[in-house]
Amino acid sequence: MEKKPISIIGMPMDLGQGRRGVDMGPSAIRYASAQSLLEGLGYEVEDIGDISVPSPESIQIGNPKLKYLTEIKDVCEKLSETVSSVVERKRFPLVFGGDHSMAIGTIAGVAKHYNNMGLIWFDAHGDLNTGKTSPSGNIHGMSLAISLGIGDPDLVNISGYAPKVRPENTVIIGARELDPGEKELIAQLGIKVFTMHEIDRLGMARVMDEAIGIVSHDTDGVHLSLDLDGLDPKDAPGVGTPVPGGITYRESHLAMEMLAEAGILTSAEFVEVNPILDRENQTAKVAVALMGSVFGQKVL
Ligand code: NNH
Ligand code: MN
Ligand code: MN
Ligand code: MN
Repeated sequence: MEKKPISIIGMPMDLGQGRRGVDMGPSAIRYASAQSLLEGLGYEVEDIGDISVPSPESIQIGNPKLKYLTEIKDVCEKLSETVSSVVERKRFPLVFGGDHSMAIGTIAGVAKHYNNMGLIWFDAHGDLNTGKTSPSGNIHGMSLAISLGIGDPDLVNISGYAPKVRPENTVIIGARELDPGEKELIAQLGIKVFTMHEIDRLGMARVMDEAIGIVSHDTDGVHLSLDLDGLDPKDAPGVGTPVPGGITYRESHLAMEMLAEAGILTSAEFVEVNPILDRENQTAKVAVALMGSVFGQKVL
């Protein structure tokens, strides 16, 4: 992979989900030495700091079907602008989160620079709910649908265009908990989903070969949105909605190593790290180790 300079952005947001603590994810990831690891791999790295996000205590929850909608829209607009300016400066945006509703902003900021962007959604969940289908009203469970142009118009139209990505350029990897409305949307849009069943059956190497083929076919950029709950909770316990039976530590590294070899990534985010629920910052350390692999770290 070409060593494009990297810009780190923190998104200390926990408004998109139900449990406190994920707003501390960016600090935990920084504390796990993300920047020095990347510098050690030969990259020029700048940290441009955090987007300012209000704390839930200071605002009203609003519509229970789309909790904190107004604030999430506002902070995702800000994140989008920041990410976009990083791309304009010919740098690689690397965003630390924060709950997964932030992907609405990250993707809005990158996708406008590409005619056709591929998207890898690494997650135990589909994040394909809308205000109508969501069991929780938590916007982090809607961010992929919104990026595909489906859901609340205020969120869908962030940064003034929609959709950000197309279903045929999107793959989900690691899914093992999908709500009924999400399953319907997957069938309707024909999104390729590599559930844990396919990962078990085909192995991660074949899954990644196929996934890379899909997201890089006729695209001119690829974003990785990695929700740490895609990993098994034994390896990444510090997440708000752990689901057993997930991707192992090694499988997830292999996935990142294959992305590095393919050289297709143009932006990435590592989300849902919750230090309050973690054990000795293990989940942030895993996130940083995965970044090492995705940026080309090798054993030999
Ligand atoms: N599907 C559930 C919801 O929409 C849970 C989503 N939780 C996540 N997504 N952590 O990645 O509320
Ligand atoms: Mn998610
Ligand atoms: Mn998830
Ligand atoms: Mn295609």
